Amino acid sequence: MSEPATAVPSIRRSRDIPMLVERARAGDPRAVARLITLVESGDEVLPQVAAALAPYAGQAQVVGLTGSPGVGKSTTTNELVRALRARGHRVGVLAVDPSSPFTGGAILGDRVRMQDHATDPGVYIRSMSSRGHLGGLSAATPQAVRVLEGAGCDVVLVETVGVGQAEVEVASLADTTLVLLAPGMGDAIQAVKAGILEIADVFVVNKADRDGADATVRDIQGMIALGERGPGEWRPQVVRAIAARGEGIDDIAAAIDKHRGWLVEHDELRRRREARAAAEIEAIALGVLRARIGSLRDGTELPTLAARVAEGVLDPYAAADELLSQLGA
Ligand SMILES: Nc1nc2c(ncn2[C@@H]2O[C@H](COP(=O)(O)OP(=O)(O)OP(=O)(O)O)[C@@H](O)[C@H]2O)c(=O)[nH]1
Ligand SMILES: [Mg+2]
Repeated sequence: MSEPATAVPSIRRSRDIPMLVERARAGDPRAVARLITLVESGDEVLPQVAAALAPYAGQAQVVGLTGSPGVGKSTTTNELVRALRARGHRVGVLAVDPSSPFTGGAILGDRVRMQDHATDPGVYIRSMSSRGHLGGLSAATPQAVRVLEGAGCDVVLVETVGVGQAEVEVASLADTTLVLLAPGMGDAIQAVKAGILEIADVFVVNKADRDGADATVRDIQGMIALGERGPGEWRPQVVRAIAARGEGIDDIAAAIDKHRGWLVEHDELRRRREARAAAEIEAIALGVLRARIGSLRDGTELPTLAARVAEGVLDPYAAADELLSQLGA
């Protein structure tokens, strides 16, 4: 009995999608916020949202900022937004928290630190968590980027917290990835351990007003020097900043521009974006498969196969094959 009750509003909502996208295109911040909420929660209308946004893909430059908690990502993002606005760009900001299913305290801090732009109609700022999304943040983030591209953003800044695998995944979705370090946090060593060195296009040694900034710059330059690079390959830049005072922001912007130029010159922009699309497709497909397998678990198929494997009538590989054939994949 409950089925029609849920089906009716969902049809009505899917009809609303083109209008919602049109309003986002026209710069209505509430429409943008609504679309990102749909993306974040893995709403069932997502395929329609994605279809409506497809024509606007690839219009924004995507810059990722990652690094340990408290290193100054939000402060730097806030200052970069200011610099980009001064150049006349429309800017989107996604503050992504891969570790928490909830929007927690850190995100509240982000809001406060990015308050400067709260009333600027040329800036969209949004926090995201992975709750509910089938493919997790690696699927949700690029779709949220598309929403911001659709809304006419020229640049999208994606802030991710921490140093770990999830951050590497999210950061690798960007055209250009900034890794922020701070003096005396052992960050340089951690970065190497977590595979951050491989994803960094630009290192920002922030909090350069503190002792040990020179040592951190030296450490990271030493590590970059150790890496093997072919001719024409990008050599990560190292920039110092005191984001809290707005110092070094022009140097960061210049390093981003330089990397952008290199990406275009070496056809790397296309390659990265195709890799991003491939990861996105894979994440969505895996999410669908996981959901279908989950539905088989509740049905008769998996329990029946499981009983046969437990009895020794069937081996688990043959059973898995049979399960997959039930998916119609
Ligand atoms: N001394 C000093 N403090 C800074 C600098 N940049 C940022 N901070 C301070 O460092 C603290 C954390 O800054 P955030 O920008 O919130 O850092 P974050 O990396 O976004 O933090 P999370 O999102 O919680 O991971 C704040 O109190 C900032 O004011 C800097 O250049 N020098
Ligand atoms: Mg932050």
